Amino acid sequence: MIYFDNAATSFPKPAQVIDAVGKCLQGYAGNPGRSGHELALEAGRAVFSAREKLAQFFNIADPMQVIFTLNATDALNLALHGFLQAGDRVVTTSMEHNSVLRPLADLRQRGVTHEIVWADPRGEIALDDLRRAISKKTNLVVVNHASNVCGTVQPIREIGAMCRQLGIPFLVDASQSAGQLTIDVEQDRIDLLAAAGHKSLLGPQGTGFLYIRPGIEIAPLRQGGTGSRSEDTFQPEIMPDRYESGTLNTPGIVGLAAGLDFINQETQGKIVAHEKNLIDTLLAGLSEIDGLVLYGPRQDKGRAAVVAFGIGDLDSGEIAHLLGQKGICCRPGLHCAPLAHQSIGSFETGAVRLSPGFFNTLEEIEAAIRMCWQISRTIRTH
Ligand code: ALA
Repeated sequence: MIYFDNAATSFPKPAQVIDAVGKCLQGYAGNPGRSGHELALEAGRAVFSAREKLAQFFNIADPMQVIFTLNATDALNLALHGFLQAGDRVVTTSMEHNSVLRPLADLRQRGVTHEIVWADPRGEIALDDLRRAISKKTNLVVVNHASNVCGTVQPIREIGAMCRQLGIPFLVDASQSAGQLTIDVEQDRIDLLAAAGHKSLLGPQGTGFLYIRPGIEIAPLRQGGTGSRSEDTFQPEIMPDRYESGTLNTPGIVGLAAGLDFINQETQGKIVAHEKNLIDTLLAGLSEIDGLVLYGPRQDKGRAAVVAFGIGDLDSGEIAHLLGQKGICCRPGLHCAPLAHQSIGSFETGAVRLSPGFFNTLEEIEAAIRMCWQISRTIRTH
């Protein structure tokens, strides 16, 4: 089996992630913040250490502003539903995932309007178009950092600077970029950063986080037990308890911290260089195949480790099925991002997405290229 679906979730996880989850479950998975006994304290320390590691990774000054969530969708829902109120106006892009588009559609029914800035066929958003869409009445700008469909990267530093100058909060969906591209909430002027823990941060599924810049008012979506101020009828105001009701996913969070340790030890530079080598080889090989259309940014532009393509007018599901028969795991279809497919012109057939990761090899890339050649030849001889 060749796993090329790291954009859906990274696999395999580093051995130290699996080890850390196991050690937690076997050794100290008490309930963090709920008691003074040794297991609860150790779990609490492990969760805090993970918060610190995330803060350090994204240059977040106060780890208490990092809220653990179930995944990136959960983080985006907290940001959007917690921040926006009737009468508010949002500017966003056509490259967003349904984890942004669907909450915004729901909020529209509650009086929050949004304008979509359309990307070009390479998935790029023009800064000028974004600037034109933003007005004094805009309350929030939401931008997908790296497309889960075709890997196109948006210039968040420039967008962040523009938003800060205009005094408009900036929410970045870093689901596909966190761990792959450098993100610095200070330099990128990010007010709200949502990310998955189980993609390029190499943590287990069921992990994600939202960073909330101090001063940005987000209403909690859940109320409940926090282990703090139990005598209060109302949700405590203290961070991060305000947003973290209920027992946390301690083993998952510990695994996420181990994923960050792995990235820091290997270095992000080495991981990214390996993935870039895989992607460049894949792009070069696929670009020679007759009838194969590649989607995504120009080669001189940065991109996340995602390649999307179609062959002739074959449905992407059919191509994925043929690849799957040869043991290649990929994701076809619309990737929960229908407007991104409309932007790049693949809405009718969907696209086949290959997303290699750090543990893939050049031999595996070559095998995928050979398979795509075979599919292209087969359809031309029929
Ligand atoms: N958002 C994930 C993907 O792109 C699940 O496949």
